[in-house]
Amino acid sequence: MKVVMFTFESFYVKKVGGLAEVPPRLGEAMSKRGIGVELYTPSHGVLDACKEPVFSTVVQGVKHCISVFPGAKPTHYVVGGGLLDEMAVYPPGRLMDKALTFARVIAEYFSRVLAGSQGFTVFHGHDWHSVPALLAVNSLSTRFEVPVKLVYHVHLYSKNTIELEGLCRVVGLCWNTPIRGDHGLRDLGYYVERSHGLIERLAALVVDKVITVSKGYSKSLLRVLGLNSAHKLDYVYNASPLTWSEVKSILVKSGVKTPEDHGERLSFRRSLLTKDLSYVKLEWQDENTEKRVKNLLEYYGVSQSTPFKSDGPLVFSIGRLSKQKGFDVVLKALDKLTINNPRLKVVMALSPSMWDVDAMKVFIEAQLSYPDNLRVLLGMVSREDAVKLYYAANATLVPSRSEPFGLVALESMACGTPVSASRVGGLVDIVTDVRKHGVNGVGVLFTPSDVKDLVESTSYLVELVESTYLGAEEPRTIRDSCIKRSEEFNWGNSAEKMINIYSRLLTSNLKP
Ligand code: NHF
Repeated sequence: MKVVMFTFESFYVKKVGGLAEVPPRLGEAMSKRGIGVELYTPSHGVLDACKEPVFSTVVQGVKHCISVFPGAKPTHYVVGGGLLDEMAVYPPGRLMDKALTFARVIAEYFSRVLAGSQGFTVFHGHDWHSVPALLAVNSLSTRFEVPVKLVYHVHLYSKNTIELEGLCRVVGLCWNTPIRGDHGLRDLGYYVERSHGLIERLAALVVDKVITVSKGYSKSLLRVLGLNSAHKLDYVYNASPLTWSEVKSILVKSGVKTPEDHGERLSFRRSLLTKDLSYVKLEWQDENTEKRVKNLLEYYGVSQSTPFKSDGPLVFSIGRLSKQKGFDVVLKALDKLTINNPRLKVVMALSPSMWDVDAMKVFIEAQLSYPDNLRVLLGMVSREDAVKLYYAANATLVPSRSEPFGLVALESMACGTPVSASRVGGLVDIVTDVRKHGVNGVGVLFTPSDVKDLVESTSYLVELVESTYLGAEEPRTIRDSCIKRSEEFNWGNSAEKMINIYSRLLTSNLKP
């Protein structure tokens, strides 16, 4: 069995959010278990795919190429040229064209590879940007009568629509192209109509299996994808991108002698908040985003990583600056949170795209209104800095409106820091509430967008952890529970479940 994965994000090439972690790490864990895995992403301008190409073709007058991304695991290819070299991973307005161009180059490449292939190949596409490529492979496998299985992996449901005109013009998949799906071999137009043009519904109709990232999220997907049978949908958990041993080695390198020691953790927090915050380095998705962030900070006369004047209990939040993540709800809660505890510090590391100017203004203005309590870091922090912030925090706040999985919760737990999270999607699977599970719990859960519940739950957790520093024994055990639970979500377990799903697909129906 060979597995070919399509994804728009891989941390080797470019990271926007949690998606970048999953295909390469899941792929690597599967290849360690003897499965041949290849990963394909656009180049996003990170390297010139036409320098040493393994394949090249001309699409709409522009040269496009595929080349190997050096040093990555599993085998990693980048597809470049034209729009695929655009630095913004998800450029609004041009994103569908980027996905279609990716599909076109993939289709040309695999029309050669598939024609001579032997044995089953599983094509595994991550998120809707890979759907045109999956459709192209679906059509090729029918044309060449080669056995393939198609898997579609939903990390975030988008509700996007497919443009049949674009699919026909760019990829050559038109109304009457034969496509294999739940209702047999039909015109593509038939399946597009059945899916009401919704790209994820279309994918669900024409692949062999739909996978998502948590049990919690799979329940809501079943409904929105319009799947008749729950059998077609399964979930494979993401895993923690961090482990406690990795966390320890990062901390030891930055001067923490015994990371397990609660006293050391407290003094680490104190120096981070009152001094070292200014050393946190930020990176941006591209130069345009960097320019916009810097211009805004200059306009407001703000330095985002100015240390606080004093120490205090720390709440940390991290993620993409998007409505889905619910960080605006934290701003609404700030008044009440700081009335409950005037010493409270909130640090938010929010990664914007260049189009998020209005949202960035809101957060910068909030920092100006709460100089003793809030710091907003607009950009991406390094893995090392993220570990330091998680480690120093009393709690990590994850206020998402919806969350397919919630990798940040696991990252925080791997650092021994409990989580205050909204009761949605994968967070429900990950976070066991200490108010119910006692010291076996790893955080608290609150109703999404409910400011009162967020404040009560978060303040409770912050105080509980603070009592650790006053000598309370019980909450210390919660830190161990966090580390233990984060380790239950590991890539080995996920790879094994994934391989099982593939094997069942291959044996269930040996017809192409
Ligand atoms: O962790 C990777 C990520 C998830 O919940 C996250 C999300 C997008 O929103 O699966 O994808």
